[in-house]
Amino acid sequence: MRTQVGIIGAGPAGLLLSRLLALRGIDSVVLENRSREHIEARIRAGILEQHTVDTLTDAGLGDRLRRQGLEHRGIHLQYPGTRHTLDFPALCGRTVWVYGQTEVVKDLVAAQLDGGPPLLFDVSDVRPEDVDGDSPRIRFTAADGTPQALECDVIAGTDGFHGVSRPVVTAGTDGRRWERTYPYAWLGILADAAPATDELVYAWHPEGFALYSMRSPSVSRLYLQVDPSDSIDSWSDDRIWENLSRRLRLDGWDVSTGPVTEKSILPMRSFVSAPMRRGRLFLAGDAAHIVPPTGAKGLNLAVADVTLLATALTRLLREKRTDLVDAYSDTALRRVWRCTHFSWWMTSMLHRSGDDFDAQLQLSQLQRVCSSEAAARELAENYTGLPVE
Ligand code: FAS
Ligand code: PHB
Repeated sequence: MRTQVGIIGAGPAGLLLSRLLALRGIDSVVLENRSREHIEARIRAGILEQHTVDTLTDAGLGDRLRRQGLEHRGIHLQYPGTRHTLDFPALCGRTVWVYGQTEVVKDLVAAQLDGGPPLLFDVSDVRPEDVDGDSPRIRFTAADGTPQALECDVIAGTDGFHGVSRPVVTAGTDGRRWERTYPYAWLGILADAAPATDELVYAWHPEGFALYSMRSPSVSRLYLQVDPSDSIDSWSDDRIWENLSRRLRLDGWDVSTGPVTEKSILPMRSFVSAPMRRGRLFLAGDAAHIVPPTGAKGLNLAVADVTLLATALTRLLREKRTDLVDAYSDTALRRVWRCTHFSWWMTSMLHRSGDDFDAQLQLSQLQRVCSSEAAARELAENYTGLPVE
């Protein structure tokens, strides 16, 4: 087998990269070690920045998004006795969209299987080789058990935090990694309940953080700060709703409950690995970086990476010019660190550490954001997404 770009991983990063390259006349093959059903059912992100929506629209993937997605003009920040609305268009002229990552992946997979480049599911033993030369290859076992070798000009490692690509990059470079594990986790639920709020509610509470999000006018997505060692088995639906209500309710307003259709506990970490390249192997998305979901950055950062990478690889493979691929890692990492800082800042401001000094600092920060247009604008610009370089 031969292709110009071998792509490891069919998450949002890998699938969108393949689509963007195809639109520029560059062929690729996407290798995924799980099934189509599995990757389309993985419940993850929910917020798309405007540049993500524009990128998907320009790639011919915006129809269902704009029909079923929900454009949101702000968020509510809440602490005891106060719910303050940040008006994004007034603060920074941008909005965000609520459209689940599951739906983004379904749209990308459908486009790929409808005449797009090859997308191979259920592969195994994936191994990038000879990435320091001009003829790298990916060895893997196909779903039918046959060993394969995919000869490439370039390999994209879009295989997420637990993938095989980053270890190959770090083994061959004087790379660095930075990691922070947070002393709390998120318990997330999907519920068949009409959201009781128009905009997302990010709530600081003495008992812990809570987030009121949604997926549609009839499906709510909510999160609770819990201890990382908690087991989901110790959280009955009733206990989850009781805690969500205590942390989110205001006088005369409460959450809307309904059947919980999914619940899970998500650990929280910040992680960055640099560089995002070794020879002809390029990392994008969670393969290179992880942010806590408080800032709604993870998926959007993956999209920004592959937007950059698609342009850089097109320049390399069609014009034989290396300027953009040589600049890719540094350019991508500037945005990675901006999003890493913002996600850390939102997480640190909103999550209880158990320390009362921290609590006073957090409340002061929240009061500042809710009373200062300049402070609110800084949050709004980062949350809605800074322009992609
Ligand atoms: P992904 O991890 O999505 O995709 C990588 C793909 O590579 C997967 O399909 C995997 O099966 C495949 N793969 C892995 N190893 C392979 C191998 N050896 N061979 C072939 N394929 C391989 N972000 C937010 O903004 N908000 C959220 O609320 C949020 N919630 C999250 C919850 C969870 C549980 C997780 C893990 C992440 C969450 N994120 C959230 C972040 C998430 O949305 C990521 O940023 C996004 O999935 C990044 O996309 P990719 O880089 O494509 O990585
Ligand atoms: C979600 O809807 O899943 C969501 C929204 C905002 C976040 C994180 C997750 O910050």
